[in-house]
Amino acid sequence: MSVDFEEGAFLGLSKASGPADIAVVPLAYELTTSYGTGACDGPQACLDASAQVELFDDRLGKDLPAGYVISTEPVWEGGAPTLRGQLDEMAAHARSFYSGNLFPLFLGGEHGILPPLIHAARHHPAVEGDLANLTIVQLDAHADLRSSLDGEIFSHACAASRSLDVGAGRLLQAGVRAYSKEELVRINTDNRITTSFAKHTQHPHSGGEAWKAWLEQLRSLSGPVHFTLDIDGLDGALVPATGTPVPGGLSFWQAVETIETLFANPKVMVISADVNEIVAQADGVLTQFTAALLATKVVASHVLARDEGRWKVMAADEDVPFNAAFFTEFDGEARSSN
Ligand SMILES: [Mn+2]
Repeated sequence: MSVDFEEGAFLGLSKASGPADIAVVPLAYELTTSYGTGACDGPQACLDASAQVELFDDRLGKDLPAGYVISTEPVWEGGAPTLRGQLDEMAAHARSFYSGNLFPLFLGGEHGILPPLIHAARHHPAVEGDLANLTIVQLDAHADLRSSLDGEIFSHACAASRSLDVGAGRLLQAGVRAYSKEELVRINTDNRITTSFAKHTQHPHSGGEAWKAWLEQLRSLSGPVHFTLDIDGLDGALVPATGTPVPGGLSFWQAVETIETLFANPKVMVISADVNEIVAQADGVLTQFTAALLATKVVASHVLARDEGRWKVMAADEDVPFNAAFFTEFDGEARSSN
């Protein structure tokens, strides 16, 4: 199948006819970024950079799109005047991609996109209407487990804690090396959370053992999974333009191995993924190109899982009610998304 080049589309793939098998969904969202800014333009910068990524994936052994329809959706921009209104709009937008017949890859935008994605993921048929069935696998420099930052409970610094409050059953994190005492207490006391700290996995002598333990955790997972990749989980040298680059992070190959290992688990169905905190680097393209390479690895790993029967088209679950004002009404207490 020959595919024409289209500027600004994921991998430069022009829109093929027929319904999408994989949707790349850019979310231009940036309301709570605390340090660097520019996450709003990141998704389009990643799409532009993806035109330079090789279509051939060595593990897949084929060129993308490998017989599938990959659609690049229009860039989503919130219109609501309030942050919570925008989260509700984003959840409604994301919900349309959880119909069970396609795989969505969301491009952010600040990490604050995660709670609305998780709220929407409740509608994926594999989740069976209960987010307690869903595991989030997160690569990130930060634990994102604060209860609030600067008085905002939906800050990007609270992306993981709010996603658990929304109802996600389990959280696995790696790359974490910047966190508060409050976050460490939550890691140590909330049995839904398992964190692999970078000081252990990146240790020059004993890091190999800690990294193998992380991969074992991925291999022991089962059920539906959402994969969230904050690109600052990578070493800051690889992503200098992200909002808060941090040294001492994961190597590129560790991110690749995490993705390949997760999608290769026969007991796991990865229902969606996001790559976030992408910022258009002004003095080069390394940040957005690194993000584009890993986004492509996610898509190639999904295609391989699909070809090998670890991902199946499912019928939409029409019975799950959707609260379209969930974030506007959120009371800040831990609660399910019923
Ligand atoms: Mn984050």
